[in-house]
Amino acid sequence: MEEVLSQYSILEDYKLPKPFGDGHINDTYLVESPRGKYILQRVNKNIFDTPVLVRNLSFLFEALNHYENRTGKKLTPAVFKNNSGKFHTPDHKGAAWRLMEFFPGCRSYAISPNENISYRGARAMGEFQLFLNTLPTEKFGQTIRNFHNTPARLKTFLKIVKEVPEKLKKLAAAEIQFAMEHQNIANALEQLLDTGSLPVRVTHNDTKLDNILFTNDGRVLIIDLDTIMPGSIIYDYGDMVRTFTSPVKEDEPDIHNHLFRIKHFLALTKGYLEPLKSTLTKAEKESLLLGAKAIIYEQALRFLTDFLQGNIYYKTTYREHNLIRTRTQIKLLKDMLIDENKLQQTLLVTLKSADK
Ligand code: GN1
Ligand code: MG
Repeated sequence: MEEVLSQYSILEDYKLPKPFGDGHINDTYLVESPRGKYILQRVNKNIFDTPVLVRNLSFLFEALNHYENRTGKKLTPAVFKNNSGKFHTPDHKGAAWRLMEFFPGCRSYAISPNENISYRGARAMGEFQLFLNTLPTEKFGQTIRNFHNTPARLKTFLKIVKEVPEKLKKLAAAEIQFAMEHQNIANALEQLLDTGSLPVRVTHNDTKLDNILFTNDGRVLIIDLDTIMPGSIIYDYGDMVRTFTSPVKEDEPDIHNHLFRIKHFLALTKGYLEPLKSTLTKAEKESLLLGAKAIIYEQALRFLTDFLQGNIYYKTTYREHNLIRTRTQIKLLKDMLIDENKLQQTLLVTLKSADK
């Protein structure tokens, strides 16, 4: 870490960095120097294609700087260049680090505390998407291959299920069965993608609620930009539905506490669609709910696959951690499916009123 910190003159005489936040993938620290407090982050090189990520983000950060200078509107925390004028600093192991602005007193939420937060968070994501819409997709490579490719996630899961010992499979029998029985969600999505009717846009791809910062001076900022790459907004909408609607954490073990809060569904839908209403295509609007179902199903598959593979991807603190996370996703999806028609109706009404 020292070799990296020495690349930033603003960090002269820094104090020992402290671990910060709850991300599942990267390592994040708070670092303090006489000039102020900063966020330091090491990108997980086992998960991201680092050269692609560094290229994507150099382009993105320059574009963000232009946008913010032009409009006076801040969308994300600033990223500081190192002494060589670069946004990322490599260490001797090939991992990329970066230094970012810290907002004292800012908050992020694992659980949405009220509808206003759901509305404001989703609205900020919609405004961020308006900015992303101005960027050329060809400037962005895939930092993780097939990241939101639900059919590919399903294929991997089906392959792993065949390979793991029966004993392990027994622990997850109900979850495996659920995944098997709901393959139609991935298939519906595959058919839709095959028609080519969904526009490929530069999208965020990790829009969970705790990737949104609420500053104490009332700004709402988007973080965790490593998965920004070509994709579909239906997944971005879907991951907000997944993470804003549950009243408990993704790894809450008491499954009965996982409920689908329709009020938050309404609030986030309104917030996201207000800025985006005139830019979404008909196909996108009609597929929003499928996006939500697909991402929850995909997330269940990803946690379950990781459990079966011995927890090699997500950070875990106990052996069944990923299995518990799988269960919460399944419960959420089940709740959503019960109300599916009502949700679709609600979406149509929200879209209509957003059109006015
Ligand atoms: C990871 O990095 P973080 O914690 O914001 C993951 C997301 C999952 C999420 C589940 C690069 O997000 O895709 O939806 O965990 N990010 C990556 O909580 O895999
Ligand atoms: Mg995060």
